[in-house]
Amino acid sequence: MSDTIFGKIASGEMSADIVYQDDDVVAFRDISPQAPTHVLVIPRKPIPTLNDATPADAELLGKLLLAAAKVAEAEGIAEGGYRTVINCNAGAGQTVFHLHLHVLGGRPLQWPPG
Ligand code: DGP
Repeated sequence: MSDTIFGKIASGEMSADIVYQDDDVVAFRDISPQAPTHVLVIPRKPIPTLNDATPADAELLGKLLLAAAKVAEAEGIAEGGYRTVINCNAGAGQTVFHLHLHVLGGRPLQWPPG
């Protein structure tokens, strides 16, 4: 089990507004949404950052992306457009050190993000 908030959400020790889960991943609404839809998709396995993923995690990383697309479809933002983001380490704004993928949509999203 992981010590982070997200590890606790994955294990059910902490509550969250879960929108999708299976054996490998959990998706739940961000507590501080930056868009009308803002869902975080995490692996149940506690990988701290993307830098810590290994070739053994390749299938799991694919499952994260597929779950993100599934969430986007369920949220009704798949066709209009959405963004997936993985912040890696403090310089990119990572604050919770359990790998997570943000799914953002429901409003126009600027590019570059700034
Ligand atoms: P990042 O900055 O990439 O590490 O994103 C962490 C996100 O996690 C941030 O958008 C806020 C969200 N967050 C932090 N604590 C909690 C929590 O306890 N519950 C939920 N649902 N989201 C959280």
